[in-house]
Amino acid sequence: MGEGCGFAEMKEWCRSIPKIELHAHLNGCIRDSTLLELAKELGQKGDIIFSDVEHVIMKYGRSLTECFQLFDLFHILATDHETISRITKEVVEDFAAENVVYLELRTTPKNNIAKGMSKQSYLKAVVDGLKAITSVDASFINFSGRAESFCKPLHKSGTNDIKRKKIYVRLLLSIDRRETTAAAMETVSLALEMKECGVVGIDLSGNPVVGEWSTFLPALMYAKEHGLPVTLHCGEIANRKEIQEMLDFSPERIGHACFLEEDDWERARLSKIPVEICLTSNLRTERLSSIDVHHFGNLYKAQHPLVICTDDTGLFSTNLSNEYYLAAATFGLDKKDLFYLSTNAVEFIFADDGVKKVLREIFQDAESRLA
Ligand code: 6MZ
Repeated sequence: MGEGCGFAEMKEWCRSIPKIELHAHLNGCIRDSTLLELAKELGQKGDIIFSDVEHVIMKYGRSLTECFQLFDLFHILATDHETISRITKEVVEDFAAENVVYLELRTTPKNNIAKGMSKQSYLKAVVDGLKAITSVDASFINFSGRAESFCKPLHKSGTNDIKRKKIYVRLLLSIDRRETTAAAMETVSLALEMKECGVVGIDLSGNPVVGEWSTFLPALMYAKEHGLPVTLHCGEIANRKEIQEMLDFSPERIGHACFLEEDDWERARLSKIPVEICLTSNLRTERLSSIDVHHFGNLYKAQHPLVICTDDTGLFSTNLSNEYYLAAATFGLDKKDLFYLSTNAVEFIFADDGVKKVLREIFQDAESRLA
C-alpha cells in the first residue's frame, strides 16, 4: 500500500478496495435517472406536474428540512411493489459496482392501502428486487429463509474470465419518527418474523424534529429483549435529553452523532459504541460549518469505533468511495489508515459470525494483493 499519490489515483484506490456500507437508506439512494423517469411517468398520468419536481430532484445542496420534503416526494414516486423491487435492485448494483462487499440496506416498511401494500408485502418487494439482480452476485436470504449465494456462473469475455462483483446484502427495518408506538411495534414484529430472511436489525430514523423518544421506546425495547440489534439516528439535532435517553438505551450502533456534548461522548467512548459517520450528508444538511470540524477527526484520533457511510447516495450525489476519499483528504489519512477503517467495519455488522468470517477473508485477500 504505497503512500504518496495524486488526487485521481487516490480516488481510484478508494474505489478499488473492498468496503462495507452500514448506513444507507433505500429511498435515499435512488438514482437521479430513475427518479426522473418515474416522475415523467407520473407526470404523463397527470398525478404530478413534472416541471415542478424536476428541479427539486436535480438540486445539489439541501437543508435538513428540504431533505424530508424530498423524501415525501420520493415516496410518491416509488410507491408500488414493482418500483420498490426496481430501486432495490439498482441500489445494490450501484453499491457492488464500487466494491462494497457487504451492504446493510435500511428501509421503512410502508402500509399503502391504495396500492394494496402492507409492511410485509413492501418487504417482500425489497427481497424480490434482490432476487432480480443479475449483473453482480448478491448473497442474500430469500423470503423462504433460503440463503441465496454466489452461485451464478462467472461472466465470460473472450478467453478471460471476468470476476463478477460479489456483495452480501442484509436488511435493517427502519421505524420512521412520524410513526405511532403501534406502527413501530408492527415493524419490530415483522423484523423478528423475517429474521430468517436476512433482516438483521432495527433502525430509528426520520425527521429528527418530529416525534418523541417515549413513543418508540417500547418497540425498541421489544427488539432488544428479542436479541435484535438496534441502531439509532442520534444527535442529528441538538436535543440533549433525547441523546441521553438514547445512550441510556445502549444501542448496538448510532448514526450521525453530530450534537453530542463532551460528557455524552465520554459515555459513548466508555461503552465503545460504534458510530456511523456520514460526512457529505452532515455537510450538505448544514450540521456543521465545514467538513474539517466534523467530529470524525476527534473520534478517529481517540480510536473510537467508526464506520464511514453514505446515508443517502442519491439525495447527496455521493458514493462510499467518495466518502473514504473525503475522510482521507480532510483528515490526512493514508491508504493504510483507510484500509484499516474499511476492514475494521466487519466487526460492527449485524450479520452472523459466518458472514463476518467470510468478510475477514475477503479483506485479508485484498490486503495481500495491495501490499
Ligand atoms: C434521518 C433519514 C435521513 O426508509 O423510505 N432518512 N432520517 N436523517 C437522515 N439524514 C439526512 N436520510 C434518510 O428511506 C428514506 C427514509 O429514510 C430516512 C427518512 O425517514 C426517509 O423518509 P426509506 O427507504
